[in-house]
Amino acid sequence: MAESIKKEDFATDLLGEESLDNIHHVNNPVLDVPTIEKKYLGKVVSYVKDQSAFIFTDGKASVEIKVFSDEIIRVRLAPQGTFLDDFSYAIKKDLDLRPTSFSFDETVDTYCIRTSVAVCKIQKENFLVSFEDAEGAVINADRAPMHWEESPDFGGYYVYCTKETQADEAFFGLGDKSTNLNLRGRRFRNWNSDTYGFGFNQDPLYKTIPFYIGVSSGHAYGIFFDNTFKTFFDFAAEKNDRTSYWSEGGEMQYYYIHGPLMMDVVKRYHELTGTHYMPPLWAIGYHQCRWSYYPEANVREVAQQFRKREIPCDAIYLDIDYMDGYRCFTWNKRYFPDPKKMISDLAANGFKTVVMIDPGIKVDEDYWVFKEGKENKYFCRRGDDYFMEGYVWPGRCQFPDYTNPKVRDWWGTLYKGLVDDGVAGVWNDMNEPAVFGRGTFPDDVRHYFEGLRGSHRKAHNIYGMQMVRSTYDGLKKLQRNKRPFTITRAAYAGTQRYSSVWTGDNIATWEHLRIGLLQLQRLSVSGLSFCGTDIGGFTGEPNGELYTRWMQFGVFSPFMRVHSAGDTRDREPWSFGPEWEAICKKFIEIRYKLLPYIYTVFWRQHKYKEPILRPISLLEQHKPENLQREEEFGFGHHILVSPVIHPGQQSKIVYLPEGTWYYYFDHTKYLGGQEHQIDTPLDKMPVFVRGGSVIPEYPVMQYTGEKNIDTLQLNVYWAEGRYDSEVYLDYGDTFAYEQSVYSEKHFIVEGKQDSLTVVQYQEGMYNERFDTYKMYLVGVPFTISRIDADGSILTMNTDDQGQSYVSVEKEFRKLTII
Ligand code: MIG
Repeated sequence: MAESIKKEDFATDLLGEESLDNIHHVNNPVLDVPTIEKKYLGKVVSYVKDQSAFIFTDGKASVEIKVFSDEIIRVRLAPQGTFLDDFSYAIKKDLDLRPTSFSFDETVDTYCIRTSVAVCKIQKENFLVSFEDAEGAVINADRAPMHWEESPDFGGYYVYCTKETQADEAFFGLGDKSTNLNLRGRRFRNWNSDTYGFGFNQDPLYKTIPFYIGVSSGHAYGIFFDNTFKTFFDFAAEKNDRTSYWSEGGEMQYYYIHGPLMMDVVKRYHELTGTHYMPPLWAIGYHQCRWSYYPEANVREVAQQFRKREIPCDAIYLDIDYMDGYRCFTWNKRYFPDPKKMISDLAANGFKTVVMIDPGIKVDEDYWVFKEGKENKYFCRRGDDYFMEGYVWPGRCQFPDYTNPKVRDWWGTLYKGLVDDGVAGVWNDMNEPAVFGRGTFPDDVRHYFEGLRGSHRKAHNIYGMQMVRSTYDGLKKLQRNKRPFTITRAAYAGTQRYSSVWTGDNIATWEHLRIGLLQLQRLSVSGLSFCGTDIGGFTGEPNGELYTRWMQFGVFSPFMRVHSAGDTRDREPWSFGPEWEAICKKFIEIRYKLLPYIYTVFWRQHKYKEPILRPISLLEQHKPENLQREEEFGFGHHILVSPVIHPGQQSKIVYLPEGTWYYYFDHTKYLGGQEHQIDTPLDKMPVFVRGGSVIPEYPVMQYTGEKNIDTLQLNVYWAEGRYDSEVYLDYGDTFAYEQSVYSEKHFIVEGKQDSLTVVQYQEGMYNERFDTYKMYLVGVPFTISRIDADGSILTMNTDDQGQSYVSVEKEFRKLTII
């Protein structure tokens, strides 16, 4: 296409300064010639109703408004009156949304579609669409009628939507953008890109999550622009009073998601796009990676060092050098003469092995993967039918078309050899897709797109997602329904259903530690909660302090993996000398102590659709200053952290949300709803536990499952008031939880100045092996005189460290402490 028409340089909504009166309507019925003139919706002339959808027309273009639920309403535009097929890779298949009820009415100027909480209004005169709450407050409104341009080069349209923006409005979401949490004042583009050593504000990056949340006057809503083409978002950058989003093709199709709480908007976004499945427990332990550990002796040595130094670790990764000439699904037998033996020895020592698989398949007639792909026509082709070829690690390659379900099935079966060798997890890289030299595929490459067909313009942003989907499905079958572990670099909205993600090739700088802190919070509210950074920085050299501070942040990252490029110095937790090793060890141990808590947080994500990391803006959106806070975040509901991201930092100001908080390391009590200055010695970081919580802890293990849990430690943090906590447990690696074979224990903690009660009930059918809780009571403000569990009196014990605890039968219903 003509590169001279640089859409990103265009004004998105060239309405001028003026009001709608100045909009130039160019809905010319005889206009059949190519034009880049913008056309706007005209006057609404009629509508039809079709179940929960309404189709309005201006005589030529149509707009469909469909009520998905009381809180979710979809808007679609068909410039010529014909909608594209109603298909989406982002929306989960078993969507079961339904409005409780809705009504439709018409006034002189408007049409109104009302649900129990939201009202969608369409202005007859100019086709402006707006959303209000039940009280009539406008939440989100078109600034201009939806508009489009015919594309001279490929057919179809560039489609645009422009919304009013409030003076105080802040914006969140959009996946992995490396910028401030509040997106206001910036313009972004989504085009999955391999961005080695990316910088602050660099855009686009690896992922496309066209979902944002707006917050104004304490009221949040969401917009999910489900379009796989290159999409753009302008958050009041071009003009301070408007926000636009547009795409270089496909349909203007977006979901309005009602709030008013940001947390609820995020949950509803998950209702559409799904949540993460429960990861295998080992996947949330500590992982050690490197480009690359080879040969075998090197892998064994690293593993050995972990055990020798007693630093917990659950997984070790093999990057591309394990392959034979970078041919996927093969082994370099010189480096790894007996992979099966190596992997089983590692497994016996508590290590899972995760291997990399890229999409590029070497053009080599003697290589079975290439031959099968070629014979079955599984590789992508150019517009005029030549194979799409490009250079990546193996040399000249062809690339599977993962948008074809047959290709995905085939690709899934290719993992058989690796699974038979004992490989436990798969790492999909280079799936933006990345091609040396030219960056990615040319636009004319054709894709099957589930039979709907499309060029690479349409399939680019979902290529990586479909690759990891096929990896996930394949592993699930091959590992006989054990939970797969997959990780992908490229993603589109909804990828959480198949994979975890990492943020790609970052740099070992303090600035990048901060970027990671922003990216993970953003990914988390964008549906991709199971996310992590390359701890320590992929390229460049961290010093011991940066590495250690990053490790501390890593403990509170949903995915915790150290990774680094091949040309850097060693990056194992002991590589920076004994002082740093001791601190890293202590923090990795904290990760392992908190495993049952972290696992419960993953359950809350899976089942209740809650993001794992929670920016302060999400926790307390009603305070305007909170919309600018970036460094503190909730790690699940009960823990709040603020990583140290500057060298030599002695202390930092930390905002604690409303409530009572306990400093994790010494249980000092803090009052929330305000800032505190917290000391930040190198071996500590600001970590706080919410008063009223019940936090389960495991003893430190060298890997998950190393020890049987014969009593479960529960730390109960006193606070005035009534609080809910849960503890989730299950088999840790099967899908039995989908049949209710899990145990979700609920604790209702009620604290008063002279008493503390804990009421327990359980959901699910899983029965753990342990019978008792070892309960520690934190922050109780009175002298305990009596502990009563369902009528029997219990006594306090003292542990090896001199701390008091009480043993309680796990079946207890009510514990009363006075
Ligand atoms: O062109 O497999 O982001 O994690 O170590 C580089 C080698 C390819 C990029 C990934 C990185 C990985 C590296 N890969």
